[in-house]
Amino acid sequence: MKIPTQRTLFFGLLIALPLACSAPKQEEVAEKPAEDTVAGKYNHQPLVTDLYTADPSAHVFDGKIYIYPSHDTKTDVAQDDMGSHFDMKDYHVYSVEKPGGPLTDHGVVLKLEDIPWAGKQLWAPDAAEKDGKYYLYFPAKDKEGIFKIGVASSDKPSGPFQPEAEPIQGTFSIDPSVFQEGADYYLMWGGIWGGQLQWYEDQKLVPGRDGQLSGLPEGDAPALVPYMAKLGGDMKSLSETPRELVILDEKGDRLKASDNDRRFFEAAWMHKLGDTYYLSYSTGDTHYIAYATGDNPYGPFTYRGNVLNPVEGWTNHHSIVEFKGKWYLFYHDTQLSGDTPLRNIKMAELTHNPDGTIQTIDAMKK
Ligand code: FUB
Repeated sequence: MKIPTQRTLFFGLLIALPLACSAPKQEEVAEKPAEDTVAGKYNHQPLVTDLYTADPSAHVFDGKIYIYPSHDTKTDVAQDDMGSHFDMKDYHVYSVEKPGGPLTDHGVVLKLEDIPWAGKQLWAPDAAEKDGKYYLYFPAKDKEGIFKIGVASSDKPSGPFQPEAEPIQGTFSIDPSVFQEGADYYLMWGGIWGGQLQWYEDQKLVPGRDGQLSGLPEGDAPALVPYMAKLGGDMKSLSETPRELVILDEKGDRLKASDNDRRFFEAAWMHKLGDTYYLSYSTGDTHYIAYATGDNPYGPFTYRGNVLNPVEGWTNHHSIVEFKGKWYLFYHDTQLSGDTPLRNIKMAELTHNPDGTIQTIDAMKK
């Protein structure tokens, strides 16, 4: 189903109008007091204004940018450190032919109730294309409340997607993303606290672990890191034992658990420029999108700095994609709602410096 929206993509510095001037009446999005919705406070404007959207994973398919976000909705679930308030029930897909062009909402492409194994919480998804088929990777809690990664497929990048009956064997935790290099597809995942990564040892769930701190390393112990494994030819299975994506500091030591400004929390994403592999991720409770570089997809990676400074709202989650020779960051904040569980996706141009570092982006005007 194609639903062209009235909205256009805005690049921050081009537009500084109050949203009220440009946004149609919201069906689902509540209005905030005018003084809080002054678009001029922000460097970039929401891409979608009739639904709440978050965790945007962007890819170029068929010459267009496709965005696979989470769909935030209002919920009665109380906010807690396990992210119980992110109680999402379906996914939409969006596409745009060029930055600044009109965004198309392809409607609901996968529903929780249609996923046989899933119990609740459709968190941050990603997508990949192989041989003309499209695969949507998504985390959900199973009926026992344990996050796993599922996959659903379609003949079109815009879905709808048909889910598999079971989660991908060998996966756990949250925030899947796929890095493609030639014929190789790598699935990454992981997230601490509500993402449950701290409940595992040697990739096995440790009975009795509960909450965001149980099993979490502390102090000088190495911080937890995302996992990665090559996908099998069917794109629905892992073809190898998952490996840790180790992140080192400038001395070559693993980042420590207490290094909250730099250590991995969730939202792993990989891109490559030249011979350099960039692993970017959210630092969670310190709210940065950080990045580290390596010379192969398995790492190790060395911490280099921040892609994105903290945004409005607790979570920070992003993707990075090249389109027609320019690089773009997709991220979210809470400009439309002022409320952490109700986020809106945004887009910004991203610059790699000649020395391989990335220019840090600010969501808010200084
Ligand atoms: O959207 C739910 C969760 O919040 C995501 O999976 C995390 O990355 C954080 O953005």
